[in-house]
Amino acid sequence: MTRLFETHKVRKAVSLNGMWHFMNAQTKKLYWLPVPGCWEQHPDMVNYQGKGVYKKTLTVDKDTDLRLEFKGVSHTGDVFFDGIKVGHHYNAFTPFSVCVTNVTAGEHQLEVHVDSSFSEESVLHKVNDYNTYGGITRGVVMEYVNGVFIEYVHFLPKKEHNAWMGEVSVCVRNISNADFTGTLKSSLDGTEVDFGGITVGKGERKVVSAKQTFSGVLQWDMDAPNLYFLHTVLYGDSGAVDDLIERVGFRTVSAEKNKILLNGKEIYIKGFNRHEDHSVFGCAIPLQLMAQDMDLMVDMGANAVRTSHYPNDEMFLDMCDERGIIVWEENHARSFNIKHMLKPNFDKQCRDCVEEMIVNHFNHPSIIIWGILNECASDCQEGREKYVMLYDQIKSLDTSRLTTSATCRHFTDICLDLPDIVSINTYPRWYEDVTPQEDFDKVYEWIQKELKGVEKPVLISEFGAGAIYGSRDSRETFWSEQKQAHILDEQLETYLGDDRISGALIWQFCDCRVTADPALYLSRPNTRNNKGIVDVYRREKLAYDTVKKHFAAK
Ligand code: ADA
Repeated sequence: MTRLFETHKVRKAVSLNGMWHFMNAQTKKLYWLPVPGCWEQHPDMVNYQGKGVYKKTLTVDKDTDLRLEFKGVSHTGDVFFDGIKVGHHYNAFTPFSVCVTNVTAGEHQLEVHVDSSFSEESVLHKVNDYNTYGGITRGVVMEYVNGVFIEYVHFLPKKEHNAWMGEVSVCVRNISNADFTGTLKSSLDGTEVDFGGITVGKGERKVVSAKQTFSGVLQWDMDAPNLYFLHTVLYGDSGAVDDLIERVGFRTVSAEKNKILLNGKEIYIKGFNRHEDHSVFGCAIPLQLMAQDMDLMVDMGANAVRTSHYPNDEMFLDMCDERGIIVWEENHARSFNIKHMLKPNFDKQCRDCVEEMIVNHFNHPSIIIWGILNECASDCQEGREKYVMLYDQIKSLDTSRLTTSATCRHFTDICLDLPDIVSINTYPRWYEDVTPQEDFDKVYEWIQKELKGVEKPVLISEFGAGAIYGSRDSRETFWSEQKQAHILDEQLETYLGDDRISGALIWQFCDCRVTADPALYLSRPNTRNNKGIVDVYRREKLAYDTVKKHFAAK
């Protein structure tokens, strides 16, 4: 299972989730490991960072071309089919696929060589305030495609003269040795979108688009998350060749002066930053736990999630679509200084991540914000160039959502003019003993100076305090649950009551493991970032009720 709904009726898709053979490349020991999963969940490998080989025997029941889709391999995967290398991918948090042509019916060997180690080549995965796990950490699917298939379908809802329109773009890929001519059709809630004939040369891709009015559809909103299936079918001479079902919603997103608008109405964002992390499962969060995370956040009164600091598992995004939870999704980049951003692989790895995030997650109505470069070097010209590069890239892929970057470089950031929303990370009473009000007043004044009269929404994208679960101390010593609850109380009271702010996202939903490096663990008891409102097992800290009280009142 990789999505929460059926994605094909014509294309045969077989889940490869289950038990795979695994060899630890360092010890040469053999294991059976679950996919999806992190190898850290095995008692032998709780601290293993390095290489390993996953193997699976595939049974293919007819001669075909295959498309193998990996939703997440952490962090580098080299894919071998019957001993021949067919794919390579870097970055744990974005999906990728490989195609193998002319596969004969029978048994075949699939191997994925996984590397989770840090090196000069790996710019995005490095020592950080969260952990890089190892393994095939999200689902895998084997799909039968016959030479020509639909690579993606993008649906862009638009409201024109009070009627809902949709622009549907379909990318068809031809991996065969012959040119293809056929027809393409989509349908949504009984309305057909006709693309007419399509020709795709051998070895090529083609994107075709069509606009259509959809009457009688209901808009997607936070309190009424109406979703529709968009079924696209590709026909050849002998009938349906391939298909793809996407699930979409009709909604608009915009920013007007200092307000964020969903369907033309102002919204207030109250939510959490969430790392995909759990003591048992690592970053390979199973569906049941995703649902529990969602239930806990909703129970506290949240209406939004920031996928800090990387694109999330698509099943979680599906869940947000279904529950009407607003999503700020962001590229994989946390707290890089300029020296790091100037490394040779930085541009490519960031750009690949942004492209894979947007192309794959384009249709989620819940995503209303694309974020980039959390707390990176936005305070110097060379850093600014990277921000400009990525914002330009986003605009070239999707103009229908808002953009932002969370900054901690208050008073020195020179990039506030670039995004649609100004987002501030700040930890008054935790990293600095200042009241949240005093702190925000100063930061707000600076933001206004920087923006030179341009009005933009302002989000408090991170705030919070640390507490070790179970550490109760009425003297409110640092790291006690009382101290955390008290600080959160003051922060929430300030931010939720200030109408200059369009929303507040707590750092963070759950505690998370961090890299075992002195640069981190010396300030991160238990080698964890302990600012979770629930701990790594989702046990509630005292601050849970504090958050609930404030979110309920807003
Ligand atoms: C930053 C950063 C987070 C986390 C947080 C903290 O704001 O964006 O990833 O490290 O600080 O806990 O200090």
